[in-house]
Amino acid sequence: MSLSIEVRSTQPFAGQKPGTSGLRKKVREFMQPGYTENFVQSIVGACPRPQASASASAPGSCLVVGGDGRFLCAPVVHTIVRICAANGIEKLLVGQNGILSTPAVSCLIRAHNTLGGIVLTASHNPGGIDNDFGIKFNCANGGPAPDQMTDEIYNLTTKITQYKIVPDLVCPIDKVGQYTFDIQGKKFEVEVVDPVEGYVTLMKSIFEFDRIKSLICGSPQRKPFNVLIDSMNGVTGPYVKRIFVDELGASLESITRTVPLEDFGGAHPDPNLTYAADLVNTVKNGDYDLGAAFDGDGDRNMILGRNSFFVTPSDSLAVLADNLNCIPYFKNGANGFARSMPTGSAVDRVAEKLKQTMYEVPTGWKYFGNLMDANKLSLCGEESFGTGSDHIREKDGIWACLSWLSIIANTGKSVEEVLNNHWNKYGRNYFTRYDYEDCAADVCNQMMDYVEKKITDPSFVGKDFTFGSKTYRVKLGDNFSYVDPIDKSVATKQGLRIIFEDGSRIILRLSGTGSSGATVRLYIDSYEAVDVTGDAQVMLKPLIEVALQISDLKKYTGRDQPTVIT
Ligand code: VG1
Ligand code: CO
Repeated sequence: MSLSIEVRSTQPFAGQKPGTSGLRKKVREFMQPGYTENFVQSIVGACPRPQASASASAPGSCLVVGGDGRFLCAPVVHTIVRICAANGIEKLLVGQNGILSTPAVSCLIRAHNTLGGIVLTASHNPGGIDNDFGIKFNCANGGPAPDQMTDEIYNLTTKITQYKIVPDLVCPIDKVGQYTFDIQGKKFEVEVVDPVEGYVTLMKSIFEFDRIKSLICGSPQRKPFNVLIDSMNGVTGPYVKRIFVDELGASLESITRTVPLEDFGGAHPDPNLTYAADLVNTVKNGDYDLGAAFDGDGDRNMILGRNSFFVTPSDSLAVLADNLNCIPYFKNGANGFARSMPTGSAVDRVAEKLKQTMYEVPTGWKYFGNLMDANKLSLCGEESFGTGSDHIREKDGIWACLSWLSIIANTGKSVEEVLNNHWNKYGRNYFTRYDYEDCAADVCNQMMDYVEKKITDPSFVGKDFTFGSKTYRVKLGDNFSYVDPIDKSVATKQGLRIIFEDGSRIILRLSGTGSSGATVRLYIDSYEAVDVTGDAQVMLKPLIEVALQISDLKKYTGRDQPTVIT
């Protein structure tokens, strides 16, 4: 039976502007008639097509589609299938039941050489009808669309007058298989794939599973290494079950919250000390050697040692950089390291020692992709619980956990010992981030203008700020801008930076991923060569006070305390 294409009139919705990671809004906004259709039509319109895919070997126009299983994922997968069918896309690879972790989407795009993929997630933000949803486009390299493309998508959303759809197309996305449809005489294909398979194959090519297995299960030389892995009811559940239990021999008691739920069971699936407090408490009070949690879409990770010893993401990146030899994927060494600008600069010291080029990019994983594609970058991370490598073009939570297990299996040291050794070798960058969520947007913008003016005034350089016995002298104040070393594109206004003579840094920026109001992020990074075992909040107190003083944050936001401290 031939299915027909319908052309429907529509009109632009205000504010369909993709942020740091695609379009993120409240679920109900996506439920407005035409809203999701408009955005998907605009993605398809901005998506670069191959000139001709006549030859059988040409990649054709194939896209990967999947999401983290949150409320609205499944119906939106159907909408995407119908709109793609109507717009001449030849094939879709869809995760069974619409499930694919963000790293798995990146992996599939690369493995199947597709034009890109559409990821349905609001990442670490809560799900359910009253919470968040999101749509993100990833390009042929597997990474989030660069600014030029998200600008183009946005541009189309402001002008859209119609979208095309095949309303009668029904694809059984709950069953793995190959489905072919006739769309007004043209063939359209949907392949529903097991969400886990391709990703597991990739992980097996990167790590020595046998070695990690004997760590977890124990050996005559060593007692079993107890892990507790928390999927926070997000998408990683099926991946964790397969990898940690079926492949690596962990017990079912070693994994928790592994069923993806539409509302994450009410959890806020953000793996940090506040929102993953259950894991923190269980690991603290139990016999566990390592705890790990992942966010809703599986790209973020938090690593804890015995007694819930906390590894900051900035330290985690530095430790991985210093121990890449424990991971077979890096047997030929690395091609450079990178971190986002606000990320603590611990990794910079490792790069210097190992003579690796170090890149500093704006917040958001999209900025790492070009460097990786040009073979200039192997390992990178963000302070926001993101770590990854050039095995894909997204950060990767499970990969980060397997990397830590590889280091432990190879060195025989505990998480805490690995960290202590690292600090003794390099000194320590104390790091903390204060988030002030859901503030009024206009006052936050006023505050950013005020601070920018203040810190970019030439008289600011050389100023002293004192709190208690500590005095910091300003070396530089600016609004960070970045020139991509590969395509020379420029990203301006990426966050206010104050750098002091001793290398300490204060960074202030507004979040680009929130779905309501504004979130202020304040990042503090300070280096100590010798005093490496202090409490970060105590050690950083003087610099935090200086930051609050310079920014007048309390006055502008009316907040005495941050919502989240990491
Ligand atoms: C936040 C983080 C950033 C991360 C982004 C997406 O952005 O700070 O480091 O890349 O989320 O993470 P913002 O603009 O809110 O600070 V996720 O796990 O959405 O893909
Ligand atoms: Co995420």
